[in-house]
Amino acid sequence: MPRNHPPVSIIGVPTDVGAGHQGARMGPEALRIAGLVGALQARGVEVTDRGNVDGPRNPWLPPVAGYRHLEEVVAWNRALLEASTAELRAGRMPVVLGGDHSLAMGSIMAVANHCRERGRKLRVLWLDAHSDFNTSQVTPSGNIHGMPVACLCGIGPAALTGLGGHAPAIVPQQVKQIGIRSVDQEEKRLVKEHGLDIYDMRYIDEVGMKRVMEQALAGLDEDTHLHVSFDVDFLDPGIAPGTGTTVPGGVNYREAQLVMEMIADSGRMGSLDVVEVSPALDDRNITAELAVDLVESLFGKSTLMRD
Ligand code: 6HN
Ligand code: MN
Ligand code: MN
Ligand code: MN
Repeated sequence: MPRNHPPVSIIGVPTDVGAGHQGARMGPEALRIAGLVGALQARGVEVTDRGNVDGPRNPWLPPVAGYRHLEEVVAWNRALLEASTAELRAGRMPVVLGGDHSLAMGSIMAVANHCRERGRKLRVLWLDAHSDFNTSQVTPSGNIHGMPVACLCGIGPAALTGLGGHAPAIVPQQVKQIGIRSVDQEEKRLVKEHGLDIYDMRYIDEVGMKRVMEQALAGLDEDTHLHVSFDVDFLDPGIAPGTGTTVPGGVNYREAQLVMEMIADSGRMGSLDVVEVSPALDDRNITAELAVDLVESLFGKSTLMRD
């Protein structure tokens, strides 16, 4: 089925200030080298690569009051918020290349504002091994890439929760998390308290990815904007070793393709993050190549004979 996609703008966010490993700042180039732009053009999508947004270098300092590099994370997110907002206003689909997952704050705040202005509903699909719902009080690391979902839901420092001008940017009920298998002890308490909808690996094993995706995508209508935030540690480390926080027992190749194809079939994806690709930890760029393969599926490339 050919689909009409809005024109895409690629935005690179070459930073790892939110992470506990250095290397994700090379992610945007790795995804470009893996052929992202050409792959989308081959799908008939009009693509413009806007290059990278700019921000502070990684000072590589220990956490202060439960946050590592808070000021730098704010600066990168402010830059992305601006860049992404401009693309959405121009009727284009932002495809954001990370960089560490803290950038989802700027990315999703831009989308949330856009939806609010237009009276549209927003749903966020969070594909990840982690819930990213820590706070400064409970974080085991101080790494802010473990906190973006909490900050988006208004739980976190005002410098982050209020960045988009409207806190909270979203409510937990708008988020569906898939692939989860590593949630810190106190973080678990928080996600339960806030009613986050989590499809963890145990649930995926028990009911199967098809039913999981039917549930995660249920209720989308033509007024819904779907934002996909794809942390490559969602995937099993056996197929995606190039990332800083691998967790065994992840989503396999076929399951990942099904996830992407079902999102494409929904026809609702309006924005996308591809984050945490860390070439310094990868094996001949296979993680970036797999991510590009999966993005092609998100844009409608299918292994089916029926289209
Ligand atoms: N990510 N829960 C751990 C932490 O340090 O807060 C890991 C977070 C990983 C974040 O992969 O986007
Ligand atoms: Mn993440
Ligand atoms: Mn993760
Ligand atoms: Mn594919």
